Amino acid sequence: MKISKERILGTLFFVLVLFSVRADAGNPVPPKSPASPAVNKNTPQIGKEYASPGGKGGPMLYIPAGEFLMGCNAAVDNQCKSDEKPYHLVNLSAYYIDKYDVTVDDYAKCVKEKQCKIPDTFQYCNWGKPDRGKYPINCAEWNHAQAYCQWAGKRLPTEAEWEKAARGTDGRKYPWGNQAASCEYAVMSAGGDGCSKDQTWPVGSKPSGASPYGVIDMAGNVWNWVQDWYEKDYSKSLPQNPTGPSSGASRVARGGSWELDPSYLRSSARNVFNPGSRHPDSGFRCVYAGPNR
Ligand SMILES: [Ca+2]
Repeated sequence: MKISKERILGTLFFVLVLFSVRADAGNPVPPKSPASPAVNKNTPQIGKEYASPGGKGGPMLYIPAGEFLMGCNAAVDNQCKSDEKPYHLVNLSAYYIDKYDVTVDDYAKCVKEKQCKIPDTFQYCNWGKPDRGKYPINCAEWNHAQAYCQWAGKRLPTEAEWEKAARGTDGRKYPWGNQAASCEYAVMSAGGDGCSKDQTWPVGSKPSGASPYGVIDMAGNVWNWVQDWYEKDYSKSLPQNPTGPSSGASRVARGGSWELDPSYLRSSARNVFNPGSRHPDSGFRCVYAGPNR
């Protein structure tokens, strides 16, 4: 009897899958309460999950201090817009960032404690809809985002902190590298909005789109409000821990969304929003950089 090569490979694959399932079952269960950045006494590790300070919010990831290149990298990106220039070196102190966008369940805890306002609830907004607990909170104003991060003992990321967490230090176009954006990596507009689902997806649905530090959904699903007022020209920006202009009319949001094409999902792309606007594609995440930062 002749056994085909495909058949042998298929059997081998099945055995391997069985084996890996069994191996997983034998592994120790990760601790339920990892150290939070606020109490961590050890040297923080890249890629390791840390609990939010006070347990408010999902896991956080460490972004080490140091320089990164901010703005559009024309060597790998032919869609550079004028407000993404110049491509410039920025030095940041260390911080932790939420691994995922803030979810409806996360936000509900703040609303329950009367420290957060209910966001908008029109079509495509996740608040008040059944079974959306693990979806990103959206339709929230900049002030809502700011209040939530404050309640959680954190703050909104600066625009520079957001960008470093999204693309690391090598000037890549997207969180995952320079490969074209697709529904493999991000919840975006391709084959219809939201990868044909016509809505946001639960946070963390696209792990292959993780940034070099492991941060998920930094491209697509919902825009992330950042702390900075919008300033078109980076050349006025400080080279060390820039915080943007001291006043302005518009706030910045980053990362593109489920309703948009790949050009908006580039890690250097900047969106300008009225801070009081409520969009079904704008959400947020927070950072923690110590009690005084
Ligand atoms: Ca996002």
